[in-house]
Amino acid sequence: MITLYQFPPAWGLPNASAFCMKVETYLRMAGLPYQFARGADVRKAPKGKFPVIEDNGKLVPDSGFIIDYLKATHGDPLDGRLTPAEQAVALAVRRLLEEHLYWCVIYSRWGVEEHWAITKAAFFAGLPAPLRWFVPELVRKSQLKALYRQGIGRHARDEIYALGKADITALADFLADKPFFLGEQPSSLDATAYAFLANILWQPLADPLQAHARTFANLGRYCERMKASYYA
Ligand SMILES: N[C@@H](CCC(=O)N[C@@H](CS)C(=O)NCC(=O)O)C(=O)O
Repeated sequence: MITLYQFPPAWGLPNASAFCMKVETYLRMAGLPYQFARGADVRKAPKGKFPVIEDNGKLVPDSGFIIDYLKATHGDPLDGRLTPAEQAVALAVRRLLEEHLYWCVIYSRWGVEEHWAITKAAFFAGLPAPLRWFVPELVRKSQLKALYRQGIGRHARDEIYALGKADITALADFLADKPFFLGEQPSSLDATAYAFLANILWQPLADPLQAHARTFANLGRYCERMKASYYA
């Protein structure tokens, strides 16, 4: 059976890491049985990040490589029927979610002072003393450094939220009234889209990204539909 290494669930979400939730959602959508690793420690992950899966003794890190691996070894029930043009669109939307909107969410969770307390409580509550006295601030510092190096961290707060809101508008307009992002049938893009959108709509930070996402009824309906279909 496939073993999934990820962070513990938080905020009533399967995972507060959208990358982890993406892989768990994909496993459910593809009908692949899995179990959670006990005591998973991200410092021991091959690339220092979660998610990671273990399958037949092989460790596979990174959500994108995990899904590629699962398709190659367990079949491709979701994306096999996609045309090259649909695959191209799926990749572009995935990149928007993972390489751009993700950083706006990181900023809101780790960079905005009034949100930091909520993030800290969710992500570090289980840490024993004395680690919980200094580890959260160290991790925060490294997240903010990564955000600055990526580039989004150099913008002003209003600018970062405007960038994220534009992504959300594009997602809502592209989804329109389709049941899934690429039409009538689910694809692996929905594992990513659901994970990232639920992590904006259903997290406890009442931030401008959430307020903006909630103005699009189709995004809320989509997440409810995904939840009912794959996490009932
Ligand atoms: N490209 C990776 C990104 C995974 C990622 O950024 N994971 C974050 C949580 S959302 C992580 O494990 N961070 C731990 C750290 O940086 O120490 C993927 O697709 O899996």
